[in-house]
Amino acid sequence: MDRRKFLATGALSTAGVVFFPGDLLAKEAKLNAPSKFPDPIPFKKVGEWKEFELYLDIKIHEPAPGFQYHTLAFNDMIPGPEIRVQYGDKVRVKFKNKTGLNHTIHWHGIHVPWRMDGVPFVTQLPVMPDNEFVYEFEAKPVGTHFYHCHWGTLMHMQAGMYGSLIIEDPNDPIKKQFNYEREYTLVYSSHDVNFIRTEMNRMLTRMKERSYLMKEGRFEHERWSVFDNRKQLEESMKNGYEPPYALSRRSPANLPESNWFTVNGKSYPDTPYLFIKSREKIRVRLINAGSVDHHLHLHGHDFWMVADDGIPLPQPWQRNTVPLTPGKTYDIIIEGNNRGIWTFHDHDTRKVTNNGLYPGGNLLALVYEDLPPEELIISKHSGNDMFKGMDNMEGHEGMDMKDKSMDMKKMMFGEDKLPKIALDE
Ligand SMILES: [Cu+2]
Repeated sequence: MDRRKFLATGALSTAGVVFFPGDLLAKEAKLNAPSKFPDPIPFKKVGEWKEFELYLDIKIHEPAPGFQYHTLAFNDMIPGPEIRVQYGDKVRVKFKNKTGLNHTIHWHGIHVPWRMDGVPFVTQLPVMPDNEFVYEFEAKPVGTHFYHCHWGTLMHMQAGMYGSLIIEDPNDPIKKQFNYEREYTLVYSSHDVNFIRTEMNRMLTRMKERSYLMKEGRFEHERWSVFDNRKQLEESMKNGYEPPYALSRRSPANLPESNWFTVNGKSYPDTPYLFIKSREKIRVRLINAGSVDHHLHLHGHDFWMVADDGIPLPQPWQRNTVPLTPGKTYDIIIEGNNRGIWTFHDHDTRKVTNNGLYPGGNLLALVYEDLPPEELIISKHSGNDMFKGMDNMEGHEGMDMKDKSMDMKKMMFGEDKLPKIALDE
């Protein structure tokens, strides 16, 4: 078996998939690059309005090759398409619900009229199966924002109901100061795919029952757990109604524990590459549409923090790690001043795993396009034989690696027993 084949097969049993650096600069990688970023959605100009159409359906999604799960996808995409408008635009979004579940859309960080805020039973009724709702608002304030479902958010958001919403400023101070040409949107999320599956099934079942009762005219506020006021709730409880939380359907231990972490819906090795050239500046819009913290760290560079929740910072500053808490957006500028291939990843190392295996999750690469091909040959810089030295491996004190009966090569190819590790003895 040659080395490449070994890395592609044998290594899988203990770790995630790894690609050699040459692959990151291959023609296919560059051709595929645009597909790794949210698609901007086209609009129709209707009078003074920019009219967008969003629909929602259940779709099978593949965050990394060979792993699939059911998602709630806007326009068949995870994340939903990017809505990109100019400051002050009149925005109309026609939302069609093609699923058997209820939804709304909330415009995170946008100063919409309150009836457009997408909070079910507060600003609107939920958009029920096969129904439509039209959202209208003026695009303000400027910057990096996002939209997401506000019904059953614990499941609906992690199932895929989020997308970037960028409001461009014709006099953008960040553009003026850094004069970048390329920009990238990175939308982070985390997913408990087991929770999504069971909860989606449960919700679909409950909705069938609700639809039946509604058709029969027997659907009461108790079924929704929605009351006109506290007195009505108390009356219901006197008659034997139990609020869902009192029935303890779920303990804290059963709340979602994410086992997949995505950027733009993808996990490593399918995460996007940020292409850059020496001396180029790129703008990266970071959005946390998930429910866990990320501590994003860039190797080999300090980047500029230029906007916080879309608001340009009066004084940009430099750092190499940024905490991206749920609901936050940050804009950063990366200067191409250290040619190479560099990792940009969560420093909470649990989040660079797929189903518990490293490497995975939101690990991605900053790739210099002007790298000379000879620099890409990894063996040139790390010795010609990656197994060289294994024959003479001394091992660490306390580890039984001096055992001459153990052949590391054989062990790694799976033809010998695992080494006896004596640390606990
Ligand atoms: Cu929803």
